[in-house]
Amino acid sequence: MRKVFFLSIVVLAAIGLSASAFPQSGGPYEITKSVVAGGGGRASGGSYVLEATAGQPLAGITSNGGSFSLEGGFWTGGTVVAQRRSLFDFDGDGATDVSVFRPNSQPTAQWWLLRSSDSGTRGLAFGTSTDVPVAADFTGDGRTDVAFWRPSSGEWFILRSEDDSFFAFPFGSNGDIPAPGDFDGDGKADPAVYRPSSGTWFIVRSSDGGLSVVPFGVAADQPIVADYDGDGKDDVGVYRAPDNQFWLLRSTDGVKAFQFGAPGDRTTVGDWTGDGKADVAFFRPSTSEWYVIRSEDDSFFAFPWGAAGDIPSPGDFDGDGKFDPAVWRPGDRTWYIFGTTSGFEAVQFGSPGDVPLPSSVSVN
Ligand SMILES: [Ca+2]
Ligand SMILES: [Ca+2]
Ligand SMILES: [Ca+2]
Ligand SMILES: [Ca+2]
Repeated sequence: MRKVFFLSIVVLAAIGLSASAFPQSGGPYEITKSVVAGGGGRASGGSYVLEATAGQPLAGITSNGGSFSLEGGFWTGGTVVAQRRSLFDFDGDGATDVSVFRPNSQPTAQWWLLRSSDSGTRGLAFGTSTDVPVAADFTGDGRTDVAFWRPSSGEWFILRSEDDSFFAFPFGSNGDIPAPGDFDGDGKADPAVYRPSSGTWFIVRSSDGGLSVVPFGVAADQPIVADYDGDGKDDVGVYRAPDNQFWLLRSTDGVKAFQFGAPGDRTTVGDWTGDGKADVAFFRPSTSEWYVIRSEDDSFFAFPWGAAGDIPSPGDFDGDGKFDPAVWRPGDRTWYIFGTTSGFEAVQFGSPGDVPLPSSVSVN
């Protein structure tokens, strides 16, 4: 009698566990087996049998028929792993797309996108010559939305990647600098402006529609938004050009500042080392050199890429999670990209007077 009671407790516990578990499918899996007794070496290849308890009354009785899916990831109590997303990724394949804003075309400004997924080209008419590109993933579908901010009226115009419909709303005023980012970490970019006159940030959180007012910066500063501490939330940051200072207000790790570079440098912050944390970085036009401070240990490295007159336009063009140096050369309308995994690539795309979009977050 006591034994039966004990068994029913075990069954209840098992039911309770399964009821609170939420498996996630998706992601890559590698099936390997040990080739050495006791483990120590692995091999792929050969045949594998997936077995599971399916429809059996007790765990331990296996079925090897039917269909099985591999599931993994996060269960209740586990750690949520943020999906890696790239900037200026209009087709949502995880790789930055070569893309330009053409302010001076008539009757409206144009956008030209070269999809990394299938090398297809897209042109869109949206905006005017005085609008400021603020392309980001506002709708949260993993694809960057074409978008601009209009300084004269402080209006945002966003073209949904889902269906090319647009919406607009006023936020900010003349003199502000638009600086969108996913500050609340919900996967959607939040409209935001930096107001140099008061050194204040204004952010509309996409998660709850609330307004964050963050004093951080002085009049000479320009915004450099990125996730510097790798917590999945973009961080407020400014570049103080007169002093060559980078000031970061990290959402988890707090304030950090660097003095790095010289007058005329252009910021190129991004995750150059692939650890999930953006690195402070700049491009020096006079020498076409790139400098990166590793987020891991604050050491730096430098390398040359580009030539005089090039516009730095870095991004993760090969989608491996590390920023790639890239420049757009107006003279031959060509992108010179050095992918961390894909290597050298020259892509002719754009017209004289274009603004290469990944460069639009670069400031000097
Ligand atoms: Ca892409
Ligand atoms: Ca957000
Ligand atoms: Ca952060
Ligand atoms: Ca890369």
